[in-house]
Amino acid sequence: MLNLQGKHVVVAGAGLSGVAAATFCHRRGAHVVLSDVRAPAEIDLTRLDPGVTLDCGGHTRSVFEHADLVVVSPGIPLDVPILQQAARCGVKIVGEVELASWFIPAPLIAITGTNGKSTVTSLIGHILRHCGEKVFVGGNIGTPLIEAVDGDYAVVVVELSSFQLETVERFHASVAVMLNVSPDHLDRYPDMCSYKQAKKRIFNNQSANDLMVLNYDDAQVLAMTHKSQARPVLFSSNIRLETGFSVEHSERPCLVWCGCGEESKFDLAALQLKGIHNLENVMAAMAVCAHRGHDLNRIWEAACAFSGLPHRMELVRTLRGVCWYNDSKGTNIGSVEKSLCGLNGPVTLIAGGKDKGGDYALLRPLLEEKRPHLVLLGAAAQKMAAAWADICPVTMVASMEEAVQQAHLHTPAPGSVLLSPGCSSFDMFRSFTQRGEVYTALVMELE
Ligand code: UMA
Ligand code: ADP
Repeated sequence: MLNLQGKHVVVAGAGLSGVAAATFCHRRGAHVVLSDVRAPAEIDLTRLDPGVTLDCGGHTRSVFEHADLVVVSPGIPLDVPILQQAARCGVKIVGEVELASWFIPAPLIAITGTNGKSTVTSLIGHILRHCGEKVFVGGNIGTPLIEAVDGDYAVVVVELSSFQLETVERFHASVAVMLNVSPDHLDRYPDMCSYKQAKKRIFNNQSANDLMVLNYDDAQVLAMTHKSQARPVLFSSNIRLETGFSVEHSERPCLVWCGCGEESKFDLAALQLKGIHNLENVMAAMAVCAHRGHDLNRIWEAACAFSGLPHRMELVRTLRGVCWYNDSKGTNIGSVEKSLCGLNGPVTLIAGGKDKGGDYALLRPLLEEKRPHLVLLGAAAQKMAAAWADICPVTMVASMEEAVQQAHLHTPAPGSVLLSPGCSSFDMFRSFTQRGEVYTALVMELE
């Protein structure tokens, strides 16, 4: 449906994605209704085109049933009754990412995986800009993809969540990156299989001319690609690959590219990003940018200048020998594992938030090794305590303020305090960003 002129479009969800999609469709001549379960007073409509009609405080069935097209926001599961009913009436339902992809002429570089998406997406953007490309960076990272449509970009880099991938059909990534897969969002999916089915759709419509960048160390990632025609480029932090990117864990550790009978080495001491997981992120980004035809040395130079994103293992301050880290974006057990793994010496882990249905027992082997003091808060605190209290000392708290005070009390120097909640933030905060900001402010106030 490339011509939206005169079409009746309903956009479900008036968040970032919905407001951008509604505005886009209206400017293309459609009659647009923006529908949300929340009341208008609760919604930020400042960026909405004034010609869009509102259907707020609930979704009106007749509005959906008579639409030519429903554009659904990623946060709304496809099995909600209003969408099921519209589908039964034969109404076409797409996501904002799919819609945007119909109108973007530039090649799409798509990044998914359970963890590392935002880091890799912004790192690719950073490197490509350094190499002189006009690049759009968006998607799940925060700027809706549809905002790329009229921008005349040479290349578009898009972070994709499983929610967004559920609704792609014709979306075609000329480069698809799959970083890793571990349990997440099991409050939305009935099981891991459904979560992986959604993720796998990133490879849909790829042909032999396209590229997929894959984590060789993750068997679940490799298993997803067995039917794909696209050319694989692999990276591994565990073993030395004959062709691909690897880490050489020698006296002077370096990152190695091997291919076409050539070898290039890059000294890891120059990199600002820390931790094995970030080496994986860097290798994935380098593979993408090299495929764009840029020189590896120039790419490395840019990667070394990248200091990471806020709320991901961000060092807030060092206070009397104790390092305070903000890893508020650590919203599943896989990410907590990577962050905790990187810390040596006594550590206090502040965790908890809105439970996403994951299995906290998966962290037990690492907890047995590291023996952190646990400070638990939020809706998931009891479930976490039940899974871990026989291994580590636990302090239950009711607020972030109390969490910071207790961590201050229990962490000897030299040591670390790590906020890596393993949960989403929505039980106590608006977003992971707000949670990280509150934590940072409290840490900065400590005497
Ligand atoms: N709503 C309804 N009906 C429902 C359920 C919700 O109307 O049945 C409404 C809510 O009242 C709300 C709106 O839908 O007003 C929210 O839509 P949304 O949750 O899709 O949020 P957006 O603000 O549009 O943001 C979305 C992504 N959010 C989610 O996937 C949950 C953002 O990712 C993304 O940055 C943005 O589009 C731009 O692309 C956030 C996220 O948390 C960061 N993503 C998850 C993650 O990273 O783990 C997947
Ligand atoms: P995402 O966008 O997928 O949530 P981010 O780049 O925002 O990923 O990083 C979120 C958290 O995930 C980080 O704080 C870190 O703990 C962890 N992480 C980052 N990269 C990786 C990776 N490649 N593998 C595993 N965990 C990672």
